[in-house]
Amino acid sequence: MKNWAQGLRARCAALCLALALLPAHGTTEDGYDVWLRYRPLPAAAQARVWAQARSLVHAEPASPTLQAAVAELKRGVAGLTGHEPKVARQPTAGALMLVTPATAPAGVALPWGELGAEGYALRSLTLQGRAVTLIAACTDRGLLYGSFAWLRAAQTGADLAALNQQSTPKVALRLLNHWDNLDRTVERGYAGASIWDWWKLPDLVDARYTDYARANASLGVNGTVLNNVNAKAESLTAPFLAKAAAVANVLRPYGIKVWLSARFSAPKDLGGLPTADPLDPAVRAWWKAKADEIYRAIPDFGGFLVKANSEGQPGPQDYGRTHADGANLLAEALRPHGGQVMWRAFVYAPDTGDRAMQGYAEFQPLDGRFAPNVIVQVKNGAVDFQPREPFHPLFGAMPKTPLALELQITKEYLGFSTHLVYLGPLFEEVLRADTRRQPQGATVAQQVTAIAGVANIGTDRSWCGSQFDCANWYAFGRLAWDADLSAEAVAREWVQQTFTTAPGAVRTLTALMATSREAVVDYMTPLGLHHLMGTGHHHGPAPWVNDLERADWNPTYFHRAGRDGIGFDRTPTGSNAVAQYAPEWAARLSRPESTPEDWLLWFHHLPWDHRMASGRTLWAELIARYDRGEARVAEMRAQWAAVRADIDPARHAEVAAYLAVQAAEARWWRDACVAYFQSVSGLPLPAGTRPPERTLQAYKALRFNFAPGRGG
Ligand code: BDP
Repeated sequence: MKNWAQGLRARCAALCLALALLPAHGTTEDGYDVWLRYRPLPAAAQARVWAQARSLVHAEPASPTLQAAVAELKRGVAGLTGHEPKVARQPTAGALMLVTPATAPAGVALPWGELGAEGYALRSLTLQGRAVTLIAACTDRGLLYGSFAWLRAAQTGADLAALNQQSTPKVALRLLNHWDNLDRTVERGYAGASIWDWWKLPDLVDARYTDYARANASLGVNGTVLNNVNAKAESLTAPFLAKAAAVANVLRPYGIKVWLSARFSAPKDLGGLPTADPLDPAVRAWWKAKADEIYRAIPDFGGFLVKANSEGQPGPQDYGRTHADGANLLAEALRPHGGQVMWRAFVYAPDTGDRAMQGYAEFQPLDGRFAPNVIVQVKNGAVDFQPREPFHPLFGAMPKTPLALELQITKEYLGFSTHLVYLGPLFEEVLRADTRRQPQGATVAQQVTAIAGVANIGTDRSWCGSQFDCANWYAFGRLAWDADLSAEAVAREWVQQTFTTAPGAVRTLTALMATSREAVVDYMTPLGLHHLMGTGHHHGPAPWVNDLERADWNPTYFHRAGRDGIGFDRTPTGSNAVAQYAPEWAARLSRPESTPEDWLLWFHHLPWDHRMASGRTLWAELIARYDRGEARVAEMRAQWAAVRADIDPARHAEVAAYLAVQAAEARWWRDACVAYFQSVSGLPLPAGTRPPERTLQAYKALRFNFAPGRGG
């Protein structure tokens, strides 16, 4: 009996200890809550937040969107302070008031005219002697975004008693593109299976869809393409439309429209027509009927995303028609319903010279030929989501056509989800790139009406395959909303919401993130090199590959290294891709001296002894960059180790394990590339250089038959 009682006591003590170790929410920290964790703040901060959010005042009856905003505020304040605000009819001291022009208190001047359909303002003020906060917007969607902004302010330590913020998105459409297949595999996905459980939909609507919607709404993402651009026609059949409609019902209150990738040959595949020719009346009638059917199921359907005549996908060129003919066909069908077409410019013909010139060559001449509800979607660079690319020459070159910028959030070419690479600086670099297409110059951000990000989301508990990859989802959304934000500021607020508000740790982690992108450029593709990755899966280095079916799939095609030098000559003596840029850029990029060194080998083929700004030869500089990348990862590991006391053990251990993988793979990249380029240059390694660990043959022999992300 005594033993039994002792055993019970011991078990109770162990259980109590285990419970004490759990975070206050009673759940372990596994990343599921992303940046919406709402964990208890330090006591003083709790008091400050609670003082400004004792009650909530809002219009009744509340729309589903307003209900979502109120629910989020309750949840957030309760989590951060331990007290849930009550809904009040009249403002009391410390009230948070969600107001529109119809419900705003008389006599309070607010910038309604500047807020548009999505913007919001946050204002601290005194109303009849009571200190209150207004979350003001013209629409309930604006109130939802404003509520998330208030919660962000609360979590990042803003002075909630003196708020005066206003924000309106500059780019109208901010979309995720899921490359998710109907069998739940995800092309270029490194975070588990697709979150869209097509098999069980529409009967089972996973609670995860609501959390997905909350996370996206907190960033202002207002559209999502559910299926892969390499689309199956079945996604447009009635059963799949019912499934998509069920998802749309969950996302709607959060201001997110559902879009679908459409397969151009669907009239043949599904409709039994002999052709998908865009000028054929029966084909036009088929798409019109299909659009009508879709809008019956999803009244606010966003539209179609289309990959046509690219990498084997069917398209209008199969019938001797242009991309404009194809896009306009779908636009005509969607137009009565207010839908749009995102037509991708990622094309490259099988038999041409410079792959980087294809998109521009095919699309620029079509400027002015697209229907008004067509948006041409252009990847950030002219090749393919590389660690660094110059901005795509189409930006600014199609003034009569709305353009979308396509970014890749999933890190297909940047180490999958095991490398810590914060993409904020990459996004910032392209958004701020000055195309010099307008008289005074205009940035890419100013040239686009939509921004799309290829999602990195899957069924992993941490959503994105690693904790830090969620920062890329976050940065995409924040910068799509406001391209003037700095990537570094975005990293800082993400760290504060995701990991810790301890100032030292926030500084260290923000610094770690800020330089992580440059590290991957250095250890994979420095100085403008590109596409040196392994065949198909794109994992690891393979600069030697030279035997693929198409010339422009081979890394050797892109780096052109030989005894004489390295790099792709895209000047007038070579492919003359520089001529696709504005004259000012074309002139600059034609000469190595005036080409940014980070783009040097993208545009120039140069001898190994070319003198670099550092005073080193190109050969020595190349190796120095590879070394710098490897060294930078070692620093990142040290930075992460230094914040250990501030991070919960589970997430700390997971990130540390991934950083160890990254360190090993950065070394592998560096060693394999140095070994290979030395075999081609025939030059000795500069004095003091560490020789590669293994032979070139050993690197060439590596195989990765089961690398993730190939999709179905
Ligand atoms: C490439 C990917 C491929 C995509 C293609 C695209 O490797 O999986 O289908 O882009 O964007 O980078 O269509």
